[in-house]
Amino acid sequence: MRLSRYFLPVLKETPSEAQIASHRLMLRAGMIRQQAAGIYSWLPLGFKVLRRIEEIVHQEQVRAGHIPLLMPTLQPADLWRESGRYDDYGEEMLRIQDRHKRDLLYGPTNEEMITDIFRTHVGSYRDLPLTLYHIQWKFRDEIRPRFGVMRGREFLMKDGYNFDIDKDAALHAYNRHMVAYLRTYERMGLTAIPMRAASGPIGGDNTHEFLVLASTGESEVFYDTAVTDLKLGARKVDYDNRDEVSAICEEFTSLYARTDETHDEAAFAAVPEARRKVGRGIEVGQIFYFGTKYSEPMGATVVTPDGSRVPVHMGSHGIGVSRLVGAIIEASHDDRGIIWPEGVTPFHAGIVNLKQGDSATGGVCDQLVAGLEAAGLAPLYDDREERAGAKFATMDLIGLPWRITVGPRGLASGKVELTCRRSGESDEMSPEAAVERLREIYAHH
Ligand code: 5CA
Repeated sequence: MRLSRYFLPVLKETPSEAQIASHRLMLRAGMIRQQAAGIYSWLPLGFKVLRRIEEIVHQEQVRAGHIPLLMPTLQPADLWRESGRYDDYGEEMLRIQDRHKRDLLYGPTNEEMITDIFRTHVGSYRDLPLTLYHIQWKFRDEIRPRFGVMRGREFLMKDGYNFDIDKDAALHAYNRHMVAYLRTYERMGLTAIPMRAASGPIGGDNTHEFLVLASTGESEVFYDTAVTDLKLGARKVDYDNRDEVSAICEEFTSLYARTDETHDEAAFAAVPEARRKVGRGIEVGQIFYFGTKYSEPMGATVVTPDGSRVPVHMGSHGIGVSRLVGAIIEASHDDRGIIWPEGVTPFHAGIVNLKQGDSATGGVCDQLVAGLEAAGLAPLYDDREERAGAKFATMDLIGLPWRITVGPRGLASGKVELTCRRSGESDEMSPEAAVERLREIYAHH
């Protein structure tokens, strides 16, 4: 993509309404535009990151055996009257009437609707286990939308729902989600720690939240610092193997890590003092097991092998897809701008032409674009008539992890410069070698 033909409305001034780095940087980098409190348009750069995050979420869900579908944003109130939540949900729910005066709502979550789909189409234990999920916009009329996409009113969530024959099978689904989530966040360059949590309006006893440590996080967290060293890494997981999956969950949840909702001073005191830490975190996901809370009142039952009918055991599992864009920036930026992890970057590399209009630098830039695209990578080529300093500042702000600088001085000896956004280190090499290096780096992402 040529920057001169792209739509990247960067801001020079720091927007005064933004209180935290990610919100400021998303506005300055031209990623989002606020349309109403907690409601945003996703401009092209922001939209690209959102799509990349979605793609990782999809891949890891499918890898765990979960099946995507798509439910609507608007839901009939009657479904929620069946579960009793239409009245319980309160002011956070946006209620709407259509022209026939039928009550609708903009979905804050989808337990009722998925349970309706299940009861309509599934009736036998033979069809279990089943986990269905979607990535869809939600609306919650938050009292205090703030921090940009972190606490929005309209936000994108992945929500998945498991249906199982009994509690053991449902707890396996819960564990499967935990492991799939760990892998999802790691691919985004994040350390997200599962912490035992309180369930709130979703219901259920077993629930974990996933928290990304950040001083601007909304939740207070208490943890054993050893938990931050745990990594899933490249290990292969057989998601059907209950023992294997549960052993991984055990590994990631046995060290002390709790939010203020479930914090236990006595248990915390047992952690060696040097490893005891109180901090803040951003909740980027939550998993729940809630048994038959919805299947019973809504009649979602299956026939068992002995011919009896039982309500299915369910759980629901959410990832804050749009919130993740902010969380990743909170975890990865400096005073010049964003630093995208390779796994989610909107473009793989920036190309800066230091002498616009010069046929030699222009020719090499074109060659780099073609080479990178042939390697399956997406470069952003800054071909604007701008000073070098302005081009570097834009690249630093939008945070592409790698930059190739092409100038007449280097080209005199056939060299371009490859610079790492995170470390600031630069290496001189031929254009071909730069393409090859980037191909290798991205082979793992
Ligand atoms: N039905 C369950 C799981 S599918 C559910 O709704 N869970 S939740 O309430 O915990 O939301 C899931 C995730 O969505 C949260 O962990 C958080 O990352 C994200 N989220 C929740 N509220 C907002 C909001 N107002 N703005 C942005 N993201 C949000």
